[in-house]
Amino acid sequence: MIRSILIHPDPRLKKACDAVTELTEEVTRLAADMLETMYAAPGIGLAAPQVAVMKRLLVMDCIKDGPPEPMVLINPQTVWASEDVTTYEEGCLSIPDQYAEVKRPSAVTVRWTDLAGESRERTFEGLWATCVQHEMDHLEGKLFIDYLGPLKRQMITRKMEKLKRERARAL
Ligand code: K1U
Ligand code: ZN
Repeated sequence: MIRSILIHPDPRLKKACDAVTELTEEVTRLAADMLETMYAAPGIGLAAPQVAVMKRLLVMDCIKDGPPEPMVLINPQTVWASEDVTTYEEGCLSIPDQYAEVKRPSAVTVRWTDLAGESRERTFEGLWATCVQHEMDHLEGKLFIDYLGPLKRQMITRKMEKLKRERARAL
């Protein structure tokens, strides 16, 4: 099932999420719905708070050409981050059609629990590294616009407020 994606500004996008404590059918369903929602958007990642679920779960697939590689990360934690940084022009499904350059560590090692309850660890590089950090920020209530200066952030927020008003009027 495709879930609706919250649009900034929304207080739920500014809150830190709670740990997933039990791997229930609800969690399995959430992960499947989030992957479906991400592919339909289309996007390369999605975090649970973006679909109004305040849990530490994210999905991603940064494969552009070739067979899909869907990933589900539950309670992800950064265990290492490179000193060198990469700049990438990021977007966000909760901030449609707005893009800005953000600097982040070029590589990160992340530990998480998979849907089978197994602990997993992987070092992400390139777009995967950018995406996993963007999604993990969502779990802390942080958006990519929080890395920008106040003027640029305010300009984007005003555009999103206008978009939300227009969408509400069209209902
Ligand atoms: O978290 C999100 O809102 C998803 C976001 C992830 C992301 C994008 C860019 C850098 C870091 C993280 C998106 O997927 S925005 C859409 C997007 O990037 C895309 C859409 C279609 C094809 C390729 C990329
Ligand atoms: Zn985002």
